[in-house]
Amino acid sequence: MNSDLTLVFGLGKTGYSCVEWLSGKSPLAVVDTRLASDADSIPNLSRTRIEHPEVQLHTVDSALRLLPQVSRLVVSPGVSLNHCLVAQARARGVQIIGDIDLFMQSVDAPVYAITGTNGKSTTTALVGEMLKNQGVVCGGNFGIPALDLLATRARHYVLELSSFQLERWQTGRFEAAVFLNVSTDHQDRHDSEFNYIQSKRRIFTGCRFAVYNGEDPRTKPVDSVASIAVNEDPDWRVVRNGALADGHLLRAESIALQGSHNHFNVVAAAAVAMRAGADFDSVQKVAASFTGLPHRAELVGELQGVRYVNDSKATNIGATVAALNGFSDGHQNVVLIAGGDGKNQNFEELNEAVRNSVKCLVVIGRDGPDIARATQPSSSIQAADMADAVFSAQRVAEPGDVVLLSPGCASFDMYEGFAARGDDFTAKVRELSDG
Ligand code: UMA
Ligand code: ADP
Repeated sequence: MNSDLTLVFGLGKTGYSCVEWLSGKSPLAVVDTRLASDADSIPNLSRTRIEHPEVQLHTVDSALRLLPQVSRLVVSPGVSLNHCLVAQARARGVQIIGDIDLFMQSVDAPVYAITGTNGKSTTTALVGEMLKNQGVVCGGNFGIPALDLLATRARHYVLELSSFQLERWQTGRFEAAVFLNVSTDHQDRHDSEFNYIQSKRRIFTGCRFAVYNGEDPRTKPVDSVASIAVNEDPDWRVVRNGALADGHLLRAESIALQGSHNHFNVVAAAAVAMRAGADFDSVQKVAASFTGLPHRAELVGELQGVRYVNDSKATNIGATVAALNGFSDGHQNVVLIAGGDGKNQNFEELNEAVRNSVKCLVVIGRDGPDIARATQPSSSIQAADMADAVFSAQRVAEPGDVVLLSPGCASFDMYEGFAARGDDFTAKVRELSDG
Protein backbone atom coordinates (compact mmCIF):
# COMPACT_ATOMS: atom_id res chain seq x y z
CA MET A 1 0.00 0.00 0.00
CA ASN A 2 1.22 3.50 -0.83
CA SER A 3 2.14 5.41 2.30
CA ASP A 4 2.90 8.94 1.12
CA LEU A 5 -0.31 10.59 2.25
CA THR A 6 -0.22 13.81 4.28
CA LEU A 7 -3.03 13.97 6.84
CA VAL A 8 -3.97 17.43 8.15
CA PHE A 9 -5.61 17.33 11.60
CA GLY A 10 -8.08 20.21 12.15
CA LEU A 11 -9.79 22.30 9.50
CA GLY A 12 -9.62 25.71 11.16
CA LYS A 13 -7.46 28.59 9.90
CA THR A 14 -4.26 26.57 10.20
CA GLY A 15 -5.65 23.38 8.65
CA TYR A 16 -7.09 25.25 5.70
CA SER A 17 -3.80 27.09 5.10
CA CYS A 18 -2.07 23.68 5.02
CA VAL A 19 -4.65 22.38 2.53
CA GLU A 20 -4.09 25.39 0.28
CA TRP A 21 -0.30 25.06 0.54
CA LEU A 22 -0.09 21.30 0.05
CA SER A 23 -2.80 20.94 -2.58
CA GLY A 24 -1.21 19.70 -5.80
CA LYS A 25 2.11 19.06 -4.00
CA SER A 26 1.18 16.00 -1.96
CA PRO A 27 -1.65 13.43 -1.74
CA LEU A 28 -3.80 14.96 0.96
CA ALA A 29 -6.48 14.08 3.50
CA VAL A 30 -8.06 16.04 6.33
CA VAL A 31 -9.45 14.86 9.65
CA ASP A 32 -11.53 16.98 12.01
CA THR A 33 -13.12 15.78 15.24
CA ARG A 34 -16.25 17.75 14.45
CA LEU A 35 -16.85 15.92 11.16
CA ALA A 36 -18.55 13.11 13.07
CA SER A 37 -20.91 15.20 15.17
CA ASP A 38 -21.06 18.84 14.20
CA ALA A 39 -19.78 19.18 10.62
CA ASP A 40 -21.85 22.32 9.95
CA SER A 41 -19.80 24.23 12.51
CA ILE A 42 -16.47 23.58 10.75
CA PRO A 43 -15.67 26.95 9.20
CA ASN A 44 -13.72 25.77 6.15
CA LEU A 45 -15.58 22.61 5.27
CA SER A 46 -17.66 23.86 2.35
CA ARG A 47 -14.72 25.88 1.03
CA THR A 48 -12.55 22.76 1.08
CA ARG A 49 -15.25 20.72 -0.69
CA ILE A 50 -15.61 23.37 -3.40
CA GLU A 51 -12.00 24.50 -3.88
CA HIS A 52 -10.25 21.20 -3.18
CA PRO A 53 -12.62 18.36 -4.09
CA GLU A 54 -9.66 15.98 -4.37
CA VAL A 55 -8.96 16.22 -0.62
CA GLN A 56 -10.39 13.29 1.35
CA LEU A 57 -12.33 14.25 4.49
CA HIS A 58 -12.26 11.94 7.51
CA THR A 59 -13.73 11.48 10.93
CA VAL A 60 -11.29 10.36 13.64
CA ASP A 61 -12.51 6.76 13.25
CA SER A 62 -11.94 6.63 9.51
CA ALA A 63 -8.61 8.49 9.91
CA LEU A 64 -7.41 5.77 12.30
CA ARG A 65 -8.05 3.21 9.56
CA LEU A 66 -6.18 5.42 7.09
CA LEU A 67 -2.97 5.53 9.15
CA PRO A 68 -1.14 2.79 7.20
CA GLN A 69 -1.17 5.14 4.19
CA VAL A 70 -0.04 8.23 6.10
CA SER A 71 3.59 9.41 6.12
CA ARG A 72 3.11 12.70 7.97
CA LEU A 73 0.44 14.17 10.20
CA VAL A 74 0.18 17.98 10.32
CA VAL A 75 -1.47 18.77 13.64
CA SER A 76 -3.30 22.10 14.14
CA PRO A 77 -2.33 24.01 17.29
CA GLY A 78 -5.76 23.54 18.88
CA VAL A 79 -5.37 19.75 18.78
CA SER A 80 -3.65 18.16 21.75
CA LEU A 81 -0.59 16.04 21.00
CA ASN A 82 -2.11 13.54 23.46
CA HIS A 83 -5.05 12.94 21.12
CA CYS A 84 -5.44 9.21 20.41
CA LEU A 85 -5.02 9.72 16.66
CA VAL A 86 -1.71 11.54 17.21
CA ALA A 87 -0.56 8.88 19.68
CA GLN A 88 -1.38 6.04 17.28
CA ALA A 89 0.26 7.84 14.37
CA ARG A 90 3.39 8.36 16.46
CA ALA A 91 3.43 4.70 17.46
CA ARG A 92 3.38 3.75 13.75
CA GLY A 93 6.35 6.02 13.00
CA VAL A 94 4.32 8.70 11.19
CA GLN A 95 6.09 12.08 11.23
CA ILE A 96 4.20 14.51 13.52
CA ILE A 97 4.62 18.16 12.53
CA GLY A 98 2.81 21.52 12.55
CA ASP A 99 2.20 24.26 10.00
CA ILE A 100 5.34 26.09 11.18
CA ASP A 101 7.43 23.17 9.87
CA LEU A 102 5.86 23.45 6.42
CA PHE A 103 6.50 27.20 6.57
CA MET A 104 10.13 26.87 7.65
CA GLN A 105 10.80 24.27 4.93
CA SER A 106 9.82 26.80 2.25
CA VAL A 107 10.64 30.29 3.52
CA ASP A 108 13.74 31.87 1.99
CA ALA A 109 14.15 35.02 4.11
CA PRO A 110 14.98 35.55 7.81
CA VAL A 111 12.26 34.65 10.29
CA TYR A 112 11.91 36.44 13.64
CA ALA A 113 9.82 34.49 16.15
CA ILE A 114 8.14 35.86 19.28
CA THR A 115 6.64 34.00 22.20
CA GLY A 116 5.74 34.57 25.86
CA THR A 117 2.58 34.28 27.92
CA ASN A 118 1.63 37.90 27.28
CA GLY A 119 2.65 40.65 24.89
CA LYS A 120 3.30 38.43 21.85
CA SER A 121 0.84 40.18 19.53
CA THR A 122 1.80 43.67 20.66
CA THR A 123 5.52 42.94 20.24
CA THR A 124 4.95 41.27 16.86
CA ALA A 125 2.99 44.30 15.65
CA LEU A 126 5.69 46.66 16.95
CA VAL A 127 8.44 44.78 15.09
CA GLY A 128 6.28 44.85 11.96
CA GLU A 129 5.86 48.61 12.27
CA MET A 130 9.55 49.19 12.95
CA LEU A 131 10.46 47.23 9.80
CA LYS A 132 7.58 48.64 7.76
CA ASN A 133 9.75 50.11 5.01
CA GLN A 134 11.86 47.00 4.72
CA GLY A 135 9.46 44.45 3.18
CA VAL A 136 8.10 42.73 6.28
CA VAL A 137 5.03 40.58 6.88
CA CYS A 138 3.68 39.35 10.23
CA GLY A 139 1.53 36.35 11.13
CA GLY A 140 1.35 33.03 12.98
CA ASN A 141 -0.75 32.94 16.16
CA PHE A 142 -1.26 36.64 15.37
CA GLY A 143 -4.15 35.58 13.11
CA ILE A 144 -2.74 35.06 9.63
CA PRO A 145 -1.50 31.47 9.40
CA ALA A 146 2.24 31.36 8.68
CA LEU A 147 1.81 29.55 5.35
CA ASP A 148 -0.51 32.28 4.04
CA LEU A 149 2.39 34.74 4.46
CA LEU A 150 4.33 32.93 1.74
CA ALA A 151 1.96 34.40 -0.84
CA THR A 152 3.93 37.64 -0.27
CA ARG A 153 7.61 37.65 -1.19
CA ALA A 154 8.92 39.45 1.85
CA ARG A 155 12.43 40.32 3.02
CA HIS A 156 11.57 39.66 6.67
CA TYR A 157 8.95 37.39 8.28
CA VAL A 158 7.78 37.99 11.85
CA LEU A 159 5.89 35.16 13.55
CA GLU A 160 3.98 35.23 16.80
CA LEU A 161 4.18 31.67 18.10
CA SER A 162 2.08 30.03 20.81
CA SER A 163 3.22 27.22 23.09
CA PHE A 164 1.01 24.90 21.03
CA GLN A 165 2.77 25.82 17.79
CA LEU A 166 6.20 25.57 19.39
CA GLU A 167 5.63 22.19 21.05
CA ARG A 168 5.20 20.52 17.63
CA TRP A 169 7.69 22.58 15.62
CA GLN A 170 10.84 20.71 14.51
CA THR A 171 12.24 22.27 11.32
CA GLY A 172 14.58 25.22 10.73
CA ARG A 173 16.05 27.92 12.93
CA PHE A 174 14.97 31.46 13.61
CA GLU A 175 17.13 34.47 12.78
CA ALA A 176 16.00 35.90 16.12
CA ALA A 177 13.86 34.33 18.83
CA VAL A 178 12.13 36.27 21.60
CA PHE A 179 10.74 34.90 24.89
CA LEU A 180 9.02 37.78 26.70
CA ASN A 181 7.65 36.42 29.97
CA VAL A 182 5.95 33.49 31.68
CA SER A 183 2.88 33.34 33.85
CA THR A 184 0.38 30.57 34.36
CA ASP A 185 -1.67 29.76 31.26
CA HIS A 186 -3.03 26.85 29.24
CA GLN A 187 -2.77 24.47 32.22
CA ASP A 188 -5.75 22.69 30.67
CA ARG A 189 -3.57 21.69 27.69
CA HIS A 190 -0.03 21.35 29.03
CA ASP A 191 0.42 18.62 31.65
CA SER A 192 2.41 20.94 33.90
CA GLU A 193 3.80 24.46 34.09
CA PHE A 194 7.23 22.93 33.44
CA ASN A 195 6.02 21.46 30.12
CA TYR A 196 4.40 24.79 29.17
CA ILE A 197 7.69 26.63 29.75
CA GLN A 198 9.69 23.91 27.96
CA SER A 199 7.41 24.24 24.92
CA LYS A 200 8.06 27.97 24.80
CA ARG A 201 11.81 27.57 25.29
CA ARG A 202 11.95 25.45 22.14
CA ILE A 203 11.82 28.76 20.26
CA PHE A 204 15.57 29.14 20.88
CA THR A 205 16.50 25.82 19.25
CA GLY A 206 19.32 26.67 16.83
CA CYS A 207 18.41 30.38 16.77
CA ARG A 208 21.04 32.91 15.71
CA PHE A 209 20.07 35.61 18.20
CA ALA A 210 17.99 35.52 21.37
CA VAL A 211 16.02 38.18 23.22
CA TYR A 212 14.76 37.20 26.67
CA ASN A 213 13.56 38.60 29.97
CA GLY A 214 16.56 39.32 32.18
CA GLU A 215 14.28 39.28 35.24
CA ASP A 216 13.00 35.77 34.59
CA PRO A 217 15.62 33.00 34.17
CA ARG A 218 12.92 30.67 32.84
CA THR A 219 12.93 32.70 29.59
CA LYS A 220 16.72 32.36 29.09
CA PRO A 221 18.09 30.13 26.30
CA VAL A 222 19.91 27.06 27.59
CA ASP A 223 22.55 27.03 24.83
CA SER A 224 25.04 29.83 24.47
CA VAL A 225 23.94 32.26 21.74
CA ALA A 226 24.31 35.99 21.03
CA SER A 227 21.56 37.59 23.09
CA ILE A 228 19.97 40.59 24.74
CA ALA A 229 18.50 40.19 28.23
CA VAL A 230 15.88 42.93 28.47
CA ASN A 231 15.94 44.68 31.87
CA GLU A 232 19.34 43.16 32.69
CA ASP A 233 21.42 44.58 29.85
CA PRO A 234 22.17 48.23 30.81
CA ASP A 235 21.44 49.43 27.25
CA TRP A 236 18.16 47.55 26.80
CA ARG A 237 15.78 48.16 29.68
CA VAL A 238 12.74 49.90 31.06
CA VAL A 239 13.82 52.88 33.14
CA ARG A 240 11.99 55.30 35.43
CA ASN A 241 11.55 57.93 32.71
CA GLY A 242 10.97 55.62 29.73
CA ALA A 243 12.94 52.88 28.02
CA LEU A 244 16.43 52.38 26.64
CA ALA A 245 16.97 50.81 23.23
CA ASP A 246 20.65 50.24 22.44
CA GLY A 247 21.40 52.88 25.07
CA HIS A 248 19.18 55.55 23.46
CA LEU A 249 16.42 56.95 25.65
CA LEU A 250 12.78 56.73 24.55
CA ARG A 251 11.08 59.15 26.93
CA ALA A 252 7.91 57.86 28.63
CA GLU A 253 5.91 60.81 27.28
CA SER A 254 7.06 59.85 23.78
CA ILE A 255 5.92 56.24 24.06
CA ALA A 256 2.28 55.94 23.00
CA LEU A 257 1.68 52.57 24.71
CA GLN A 258 0.96 52.83 28.42
CA GLY A 259 2.39 50.79 31.28
CA SER A 260 5.81 49.40 32.05
CA HIS A 261 4.85 46.00 30.56
CA ASN A 262 4.26 47.74 27.23
CA HIS A 263 7.55 49.64 27.55
CA PHE A 264 9.17 46.23 27.96
CA ASN A 265 7.50 45.13 24.71
CA VAL A 266 8.88 48.22 22.96
CA VAL A 267 12.44 47.40 24.10
CA ALA A 268 12.13 43.75 23.03
CA ALA A 269 10.68 44.77 19.65
CA ALA A 270 13.48 47.32 19.15
CA ALA A 271 16.08 44.61 19.90
CA VAL A 272 14.68 42.46 17.07
CA ALA A 273 14.02 45.28 14.60
CA MET A 274 17.48 46.82 15.07
CA ARG A 275 19.06 43.38 14.63
CA ALA A 276 17.10 43.17 11.35
CA GLY A 277 18.42 46.54 10.18
CA ALA A 278 16.01 49.17 11.53
CA ASP A 279 17.65 52.36 12.77
CA PHE A 280 16.87 54.08 16.07
CA ASP A 281 14.91 56.78 14.25
CA SER A 282 12.35 54.20 13.02
CA VAL A 283 12.14 52.71 16.51
CA GLN A 284 11.51 56.13 18.01
CA LYS A 285 8.81 57.01 15.47
CA VAL A 286 6.95 53.74 16.05
CA ALA A 287 7.21 54.06 19.83
CA ALA A 288 5.64 57.51 19.56
CA SER A 289 2.82 56.55 17.18
CA PHE A 290 1.78 52.95 17.91
CA THR A 291 -1.21 53.15 20.26
CA GLY A 292 -1.86 49.42 20.46
CA LEU A 293 -4.00 46.66 19.02
CA PRO A 294 -7.74 46.43 19.59
CA HIS A 295 -8.88 44.62 22.77
CA ARG A 296 -5.58 45.24 24.57
CA ALA A 297 -6.05 47.95 27.21
CA GLU A 298 -8.04 49.88 24.59
CA LEU A 299 -9.80 53.04 25.76
CA VAL A 300 -13.41 52.73 24.56
CA GLY A 301 -14.62 56.07 25.91
CA GLU A 302 -15.07 58.33 28.89
CA LEU A 303 -18.49 58.91 30.48
CA GLN A 304 -19.09 61.23 33.41
CA GLY A 305 -15.40 61.18 34.32
CA VAL A 306 -15.16 57.37 34.19
CA ARG A 307 -12.86 55.73 31.62
CA TYR A 308 -14.06 52.47 30.05
CA VAL A 309 -11.24 50.17 28.95
CA ASN A 310 -11.50 47.02 26.83
CA ASP A 311 -8.72 44.55 27.72
CA SER A 312 -10.63 41.46 26.54
CA LYS A 313 -7.38 39.91 25.29
CA ALA A 314 -6.36 39.44 28.93
CA THR A 315 -7.16 35.73 28.92
CA ASN A 316 -4.90 34.84 31.85
CA ILE A 317 -4.09 36.18 35.31
CA GLY A 318 -0.69 37.64 34.33
CA ALA A 319 -2.32 39.93 31.77
CA THR A 320 -5.00 41.06 34.23
CA VAL A 321 -2.37 41.83 36.86
CA ALA A 322 -0.43 43.92 34.29
CA ALA A 323 -3.63 45.83 33.39
CA LEU A 324 -4.57 46.45 37.04
CA ASN A 325 -1.06 47.72 37.79
CA GLY A 326 -1.22 49.92 34.71
CA PHE A 327 -4.57 51.55 35.58
CA SER A 328 -4.23 51.72 39.35
CA ASP A 329 -3.70 55.19 40.81
CA GLY A 330 -2.49 53.63 44.06
CA HIS A 331 -6.03 53.61 45.49
CA GLN A 332 -8.98 51.33 44.73
CA ASN A 333 -10.01 53.16 41.55
CA VAL A 334 -10.76 50.21 39.23
CA VAL A 335 -14.11 48.52 38.70
CA LEU A 336 -12.92 45.22 37.26
CA ILE A 337 -15.10 43.02 35.05
CA ALA A 338 -13.56 39.53 35.08
CA GLY A 339 -14.46 35.88 34.57
CA GLY A 340 -15.13 33.33 31.86
CA ASP A 341 -13.39 30.04 31.23
CA GLY A 342 -10.69 29.97 33.92
CA LYS A 343 -8.52 27.22 32.37
CA ASN A 344 -7.74 25.77 35.86
CA GLN A 345 -5.78 28.85 36.93
CA ASN A 346 -5.18 29.66 40.58
CA PHE A 347 -7.05 32.96 41.00
CA GLU A 348 -5.36 33.66 44.34
CA GLU A 349 -2.51 35.01 42.19
CA LEU A 350 -4.79 38.00 41.56
CA ASN A 351 -5.17 38.81 45.26
CA GLU A 352 -2.52 41.47 45.66
CA ALA A 353 -3.47 43.42 42.52
CA VAL A 354 -7.18 43.22 43.41
CA ARG A 355 -6.51 44.38 46.98
CA ASN A 356 -4.43 47.32 45.75
CA SER A 357 -6.62 48.59 42.96
CA VAL A 358 -10.13 47.12 42.77
CA LYS A 359 -13.08 49.05 44.21
CA CYS A 360 -15.62 46.53 42.99
CA LEU A 361 -15.25 43.20 41.18
CA VAL A 362 -18.03 42.43 38.69
CA VAL A 363 -17.91 38.76 37.74
CA ILE A 364 -19.17 37.16 34.55
CA GLY A 365 -19.14 33.71 32.99
CA ARG A 366 -18.64 30.18 34.23
CA ASP A 367 -15.68 30.72 36.55
CA GLY A 368 -16.40 34.32 37.60
CA PRO A 369 -17.67 33.27 41.06
CA ASP A 370 -14.36 31.43 41.67
CA ILE A 371 -12.49 34.72 41.15
CA ALA A 372 -14.66 36.46 43.74
CA ARG A 373 -14.15 33.57 46.19
CA ALA A 374 -10.37 33.48 45.68
CA THR A 375 -9.67 37.22 45.78
CA GLN A 376 -12.14 38.45 48.43
CA PRO A 377 -12.51 41.97 46.98
CA SER A 378 -13.92 44.79 49.10
CA SER A 379 -17.14 44.47 47.09
CA SER A 380 -18.35 42.20 44.31
CA ILE A 381 -21.34 41.78 42.01
CA GLN A 382 -22.40 38.70 40.06
CA ALA A 383 -23.57 39.76 36.58
CA ALA A 384 -25.83 37.70 34.33
CA ASP A 385 -24.20 38.80 31.09
CA MET A 386 -22.10 41.61 29.61
CA ALA A 387 -25.01 44.09 29.51
CA ASP A 388 -25.64 43.49 33.20
CA ALA A 389 -21.90 43.72 33.96
CA VAL A 390 -21.46 47.08 32.22
CA PHE A 391 -24.65 48.45 33.76
CA SER A 392 -23.60 47.29 37.27
CA ALA A 393 -20.08 48.69 36.82
CA GLN A 394 -21.46 52.07 35.77
CA ARG A 395 -23.59 52.24 38.92
CA VAL A 396 -20.61 51.82 41.28
CA ALA A 397 -17.97 53.78 39.32
CA GLU A 398 -17.22 57.36 40.37
CA PRO A 399 -15.45 60.16 38.48
CA GLY A 400 -11.74 59.32 38.21
CA ASP A 401 -12.40 55.57 38.22
CA VAL A 402 -11.73 53.11 35.43
CA VAL A 403 -14.18 50.40 34.37
CA LEU A 404 -11.83 47.71 33.12
CA LEU A 405 -12.84 44.58 31.22
CA SER A 406 -9.76 42.41 31.85
CA PRO A 407 -11.28 38.96 32.33
CA GLY A 408 -8.19 36.87 33.19
CA CYS A 409 -10.05 34.01 31.52
CA ALA A 410 -10.74 32.62 28.06
CA SER A 411 -14.07 33.61 26.57
CA PHE A 412 -15.27 30.34 25.08
CA ASP A 413 -17.97 29.72 27.71
CA MET A 414 -19.80 32.86 26.47
CA TYR A 415 -18.31 33.92 23.11
CA GLU A 416 -16.59 32.73 19.96
CA GLY A 417 -13.37 34.40 21.08
CA PHE A 418 -11.84 37.35 22.92
CA ALA A 419 -12.65 39.73 20.05
CA ALA A 420 -16.39 38.96 20.21
CA ARG A 421 -16.27 39.53 23.99
CA GLY A 422 -14.46 42.86 23.56
CA ASP A 423 -16.89 43.93 20.84
CA ASP A 424 -19.83 43.13 23.12
CA PHE A 425 -18.31 45.19 25.95
CA THR A 426 -17.68 48.11 23.57
CA ALA A 427 -21.26 47.92 22.23
CA LYS A 428 -22.72 47.91 25.75
CA VAL A 429 -20.57 50.91 26.77
CA ARG A 430 -21.72 52.78 23.64
CA GLU A 431 -25.36 52.00 24.59
CA LEU A 432 -24.71 53.65 27.98
CA SER A 433 -23.51 56.80 26.26
CA ASP A 434 -26.48 56.77 23.85
CA GLY A 435 -28.99 56.18 26.63
N1 UMA B 1 -10.11 20.35 16.13
C1 UMA B 1 -10.19 18.96 16.06
N2 UMA B 1 -9.86 18.25 17.17
C2 UMA B 1 -9.44 18.83 18.33
C3 UMA B 1 -9.35 20.25 18.38
C4 UMA B 1 -9.69 20.98 17.25
O1 UMA B 1 -10.55 18.41 15.02
O2 UMA B 1 -9.13 18.12 19.28
C5 UMA B 1 -10.53 21.11 14.95
C6 UMA B 1 -11.75 21.97 15.21
O3 UMA B 1 -12.95 21.23 15.02
C7 UMA B 1 -11.60 23.10 14.18
C8 UMA B 1 -10.08 23.19 14.01
O4 UMA B 1 -9.50 22.02 14.60
O5 UMA B 1 -12.22 22.79 12.96
C9 UMA B 1 -9.55 24.40 14.73
O6 UMA B 1 -8.14 24.39 14.73
P1 UMA B 1 -7.34 25.22 15.82
O7 UMA B 1 -8.03 25.11 17.14
O8 UMA B 1 -5.93 24.81 15.75
O9 UMA B 1 -7.55 26.72 15.38
P2 UMA B 1 -7.16 27.52 14.06
O10 UMA B 1 -8.41 28.09 13.47
O11 UMA B 1 -6.29 26.73 13.18
O12 UMA B 1 -6.37 28.74 14.72
C10 UMA B 1 -5.03 28.53 15.18
C11 UMA B 1 -4.84 29.22 16.52
N3 UMA B 1 -5.78 28.66 17.49
C12 UMA B 1 -5.37 27.98 18.57
O13 UMA B 1 -4.20 27.81 18.83
C13 UMA B 1 -6.41 27.42 19.48
C14 UMA B 1 -5.07 30.72 16.37
O14 UMA B 1 -4.73 31.34 17.60
C15 UMA B 1 -4.13 31.27 15.30
O15 UMA B 1 -4.41 32.64 15.09
C16 UMA B 1 -4.34 30.50 14.01
O16 UMA B 1 -4.14 29.08 14.24
C17 UMA B 1 -3.34 30.94 12.91
O17 UMA B 1 -2.02 30.60 13.26
C18 UMA B 1 -5.83 31.81 18.39
C19 UMA B 1 -5.63 31.42 19.83
O18 UMA B 1 -6.59 31.44 20.60
C20 UMA B 1 -5.89 33.34 18.33
N4 UMA B 1 -4.40 31.04 20.24
C21 UMA B 1 -4.11 30.71 21.62
C22 UMA B 1 -3.78 31.96 22.41
O19 UMA B 1 -3.37 32.99 21.81
O20 UMA B 1 -3.87 31.90 23.66
C23 UMA B 1 -2.89 29.78 21.66
P1 ADP C 1 -0.53 37.85 23.52
O1 ADP C 1 -0.51 37.85 22.03
O2 ADP C 1 0.68 37.19 24.12
O3 ADP C 1 -1.81 37.36 24.11
P2 ADP C 1 -1.10 40.71 23.58
O4 ADP C 1 -0.11 41.69 23.10
O5 ADP C 1 -2.26 40.40 22.71
O6 ADP C 1 -0.33 39.38 23.97
O7 ADP C 1 -1.64 41.19 24.98
C1 ADP C 1 -2.48 40.28 25.73
C2 ADP C 1 -2.76 40.82 27.09
O8 ADP C 1 -1.56 40.91 27.86
C3 ADP C 1 -3.35 42.22 27.08
O9 ADP C 1 -4.30 42.21 28.09
C4 ADP C 1 -2.18 43.13 27.40
O10 ADP C 1 -2.60 44.29 28.08
C5 ADP C 1 -1.29 42.24 28.30
N1 ADP C 1 0.16 42.44 28.07
C6 ADP C 1 0.78 42.91 26.96
N2 ADP C 1 2.12 42.89 27.10
C7 ADP C 1 2.38 42.36 28.32
C8 ADP C 1 3.58 42.06 29.05
N3 ADP C 1 4.78 42.29 28.53
N4 ADP C 1 3.43 41.54 30.31
C9 ADP C 1 2.21 41.29 30.83
N5 ADP C 1 1.04 41.55 30.19
C10 ADP C 1 1.11 42.07 28.94
